[in-house]
Amino acid sequence: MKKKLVRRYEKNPILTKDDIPYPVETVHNAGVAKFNGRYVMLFRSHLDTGRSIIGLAESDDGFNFRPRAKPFMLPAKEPPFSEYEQFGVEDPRITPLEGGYYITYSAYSPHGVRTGLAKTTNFESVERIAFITQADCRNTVLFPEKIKGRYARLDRPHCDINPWSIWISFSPDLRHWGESTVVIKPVQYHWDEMKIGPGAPPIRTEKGWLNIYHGVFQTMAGCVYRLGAALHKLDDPAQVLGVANRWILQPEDQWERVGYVNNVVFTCGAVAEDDGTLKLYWGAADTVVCAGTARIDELVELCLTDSRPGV
Ligand code: M1P
Repeated sequence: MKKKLVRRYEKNPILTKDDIPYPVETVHNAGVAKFNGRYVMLFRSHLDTGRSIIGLAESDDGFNFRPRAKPFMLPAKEPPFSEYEQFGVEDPRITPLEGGYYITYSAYSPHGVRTGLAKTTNFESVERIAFITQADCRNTVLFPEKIKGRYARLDRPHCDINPWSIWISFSPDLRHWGESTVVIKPVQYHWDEMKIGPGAPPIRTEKGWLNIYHGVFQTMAGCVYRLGAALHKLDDPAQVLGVANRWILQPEDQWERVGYVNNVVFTCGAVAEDDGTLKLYWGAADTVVCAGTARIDELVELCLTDSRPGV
């Protein structure tokens, strides 16, 4: 049997709707960052309207989370944001950058889905900055530092011609983005053949930026969401050093296989620890939050040795 690269936390799921002190139907895709020595999680929840909001939970050890009494982000009520968040806010990613914490999230409205950018310095209040994509584009993750003087991001625009793929863009100020190129495409008859999307914000390693993404395969019984890994060149992340051939996590536990959407593991966040391990968080079946650990060097090695090119 092949070695498991992601080891599940033995007390999964780590957060369910029963833990939340306000009414929600699900608790799932979650961004996580370290803040003042603690772990802060922003998670997506469906309401009983089917629309989503974002909650916050805190933890001392990265596994036992205490949710706050109130949601952290509701759809905006004021223009210009209200127009594009009418249907809800989803899938937050947190990127520590230049002393602040930037949040990228999916904003849904009758106009489609686009990426919102917000910032917090204290996880008490949050300031919306701008929408940084048009519709339809989601799964946007920021790199946690400037690269050759520019900000960088990965995202996943939607397209009728091409299977949905991962793109990179650059910006001088986090608001205006360009020089976009496609960097990773799904591979036909492979576990990620239907579509892919960035997951956790990229993690700096000695050998490159580690990108943990999700890939989808369509079966007769519906889609299966799994997680994969890719490595991007440190000083030029538009260059992909390798995309691991095999997935690193697939739905296996009961709560990953059955829920609001069956057969889904979907990450929005991972925290790199000083001991070389990674704490990885995923929404399971769009219903609960799970966690696990992996060795960063093993994931990097996989991307370099048993891999395919990005495009
Ligand atoms: O239901 C599974 C996932 O479906 C969407 O993912 P993608 O962007 O790959 O299409 C999102 O709605 C995501 O939130 C959800 O977990």
